[in-house]
Amino acid sequence: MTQAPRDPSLAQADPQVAALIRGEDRRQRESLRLIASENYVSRAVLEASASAFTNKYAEGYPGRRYYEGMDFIDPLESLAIERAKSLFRAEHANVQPYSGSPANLAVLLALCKPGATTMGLSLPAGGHLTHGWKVSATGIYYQSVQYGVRRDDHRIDLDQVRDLAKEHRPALIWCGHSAYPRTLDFAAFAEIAAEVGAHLVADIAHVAGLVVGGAHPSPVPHCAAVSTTTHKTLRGPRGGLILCRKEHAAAIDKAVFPGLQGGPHNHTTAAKAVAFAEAATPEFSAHAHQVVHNAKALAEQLIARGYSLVTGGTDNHLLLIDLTAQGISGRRAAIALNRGGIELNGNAIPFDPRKPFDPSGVRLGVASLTSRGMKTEHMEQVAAFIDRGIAEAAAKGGEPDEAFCTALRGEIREFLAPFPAPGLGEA
Ligand code: DSN
Repeated sequence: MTQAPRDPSLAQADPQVAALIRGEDRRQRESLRLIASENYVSRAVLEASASAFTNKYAEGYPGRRYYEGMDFIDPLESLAIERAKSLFRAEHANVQPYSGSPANLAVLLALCKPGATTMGLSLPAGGHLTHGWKVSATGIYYQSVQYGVRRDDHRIDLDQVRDLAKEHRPALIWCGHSAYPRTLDFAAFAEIAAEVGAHLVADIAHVAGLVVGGAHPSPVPHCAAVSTTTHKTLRGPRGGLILCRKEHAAAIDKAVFPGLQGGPHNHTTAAKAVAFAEAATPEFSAHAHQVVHNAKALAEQLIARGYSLVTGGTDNHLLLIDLTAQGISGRRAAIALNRGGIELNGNAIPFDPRKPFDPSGVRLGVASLTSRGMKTEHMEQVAAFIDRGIAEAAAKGGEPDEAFCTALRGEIREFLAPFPAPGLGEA
């Protein structure tokens, strides 16, 4: 009788989970991935994420831990910190935040007293939940004042930011977004923050990869602290990062641990270190600029097909389409497109008359497609796929025919075949 292996592979030990992973790999290879906050990490990043570092506790910081056995963890975390500091030209880096939301909570814990007044871009105007939106801890435990965008051009209204700052005297002002397609004027925000004695904090989760690649201005010289996720345009593992001025280093570190988190996820730290090294290369810088070129090309193609884009275009990796004229809601469009192999998400547009769960717009980004090697000339076909999907969905009351979806998925699979997905390789 053959004995079962003592430490079987995943496929042997848990065929059910193994099959789900294979399915997800395939889905990611074969669909047009346009969710603006997603990307493909390299095989090196994936390998580091799956390392034995996952087995280890390491509460504390390099040289000051509550556990033994730090022979490799301390050098690893120090390496990740040094790489992050050098990449972003920051005075201090904390690489332990589990993701963007905990990073933002840690920043608040470090820089504000409980209940302090903060200001951030409102969610419907393109801001993030953790910038003080009312259902978030950042809006429940802090007095949050929200600024918006102008009604006419949907751009951030810095006059309103200044007026609100003078009226409410916030301790902290957030700049950053999860659905705003334009460059942020960090220097102007810094001026306003200085006028009212507030800390300026930039959350660059969406554009971090563009920032380090030189395709978007850096907030680091202007801000007390900068938070980011590491998995969007930065193309690292799912995780968070806080950069700050030296004067705030001790407070930030104390807020992350023991203020908010326990042991750092060392396997993620390893993958962050790998991603930071990748992002420091000339190839990554070229990639970051290509992301912006591709987004602008896709914007032009969509406008040429009659779509209305919030702010009329983009300066970064993302686009927001207002689907009011197409007669379909963002949610229905996103669900229908997903059936045809196109992944994006329904998203509120500024001053949206519809509810957040079923908004008027869709948000899309081109980081993933650019990571697969697409260039501006490929955006015409991408726009054509989106347009066909939306037209069919709108014509069929949000329920495109199954035959249409199957055909579209097949065409997309063929279109994507020459562009191998990093980390996943060929089918
Ligand atoms: N959920 C992320 C996004 O899609 O932008 C932000 O946290």
